[in-house]
Amino acid sequence: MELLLIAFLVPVLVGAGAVVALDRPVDEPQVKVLEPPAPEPVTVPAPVEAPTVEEEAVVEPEPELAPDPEPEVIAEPEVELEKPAPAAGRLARLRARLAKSNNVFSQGLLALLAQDDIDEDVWDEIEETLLISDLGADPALELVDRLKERVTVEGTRDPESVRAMLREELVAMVDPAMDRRLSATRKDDKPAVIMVVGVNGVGKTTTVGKLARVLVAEDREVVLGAADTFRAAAAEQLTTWGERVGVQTVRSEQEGADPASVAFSAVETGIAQEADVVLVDTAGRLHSKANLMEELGKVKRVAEKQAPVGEVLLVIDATTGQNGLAQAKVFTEAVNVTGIVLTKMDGTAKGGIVVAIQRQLGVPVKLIGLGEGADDLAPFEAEAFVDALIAS
Ligand SMILES: Nc1nc2c(ncn2[C@@H]2O[C@H](COP(=O)(O)OP(=O)(O)O)[C@@H](O)[C@H]2O)c(=O)[nH]1
Ligand SMILES: [Mg+2]
Repeated sequence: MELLLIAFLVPVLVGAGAVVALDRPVDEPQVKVLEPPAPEPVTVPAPVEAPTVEEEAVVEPEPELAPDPEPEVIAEPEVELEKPAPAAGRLARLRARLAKSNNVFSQGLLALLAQDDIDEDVWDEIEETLLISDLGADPALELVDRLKERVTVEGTRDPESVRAMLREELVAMVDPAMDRRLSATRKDDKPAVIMVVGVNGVGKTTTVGKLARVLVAEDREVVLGAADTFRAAAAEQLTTWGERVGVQTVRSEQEGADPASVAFSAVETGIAQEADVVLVDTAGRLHSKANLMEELGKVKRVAEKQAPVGEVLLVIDATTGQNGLAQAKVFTEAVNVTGIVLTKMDGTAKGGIVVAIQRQLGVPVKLIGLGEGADDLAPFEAEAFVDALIAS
């Protein structure tokens, strides 16, 4: 967000250099703010004040829904393209990042389980630790029961066997049998369509950008649809992601344009170009919840006039824990969610949220975000994930 703001504030700041200088105390470093590489070409006039991700929808006035403008296709740029890292084995590579933030399991829990004499007080502590990890009340209790049983039956308490036991039980809870494959291949001569939804600020646009890179790394043809028309900066942000890897973005120049019509055009473009995948980014805020849900349903329906939407990914910010989960639930009522993307796992010690989400939503976590970097998105794998959780 910060980078984005800088990128699109740069022209403004440069243009108003003198004013900026006068406004600041003399010793405040200004150059630093202006340091990032040359600004991306801005095709949409920047709004006077970009809303921050924290702001709530309700304060925004309802935009006039003018007759659908023809969404514009941005041509592929003649710049040197980045080569995204392949996705295979990413979770293992990014494991340190996850392990560092998940010491609830790796330290607290293992130490408790490795004690010589585990009495009821210790079991209570184990349960509390599991609750802190965001596992959710029922799964925490279940896990404690399973562990109790095994400790009684097996009797061994050396750190290695305790670790192995915990690993087995956690893997079972994360459920390796769930189908976590993304539908991202052409079907019936049409591209796969993936729609990305979720609350404002959770990382939807970033995820679409990162996912486009994963697909490009696999030599797939991708088209992006900027159906977050709530503010121009959102389309700009997506276009920038696309440009870096030579992927086209279909967008509307008009703020507040009908997102469904952008989605429609994006899929239409994908079909015309015989693309493999069309990724549709959406807005996470609107004037009201009901309004947003209605709109998302419409985006999906209208896109499906061109090709079936085979995948709806719900993005959830892991750092918001059970709260975020409650908010996200609403989306499952508006659209048929087929997979979860859990972002910002690099910033939480609450890995249990994976289990809680899958249990409560009945949908598998398919991808996890492990940082703000362009390739910090990994396909979710139950065993690699648990290994990272309990790594020493
Ligand atoms: N640390 C971290 N930050 C992330 C991750 N994914 C997204 N973000 C950041 O979250 C902020 C909001 O992202 P954005 O994609 O604009 O959210 P959107 O409103 O849902 O589209 C940005 O600053 C992103 O860089 C992640 O996996 N880890
Ligand atoms: Mg966005």
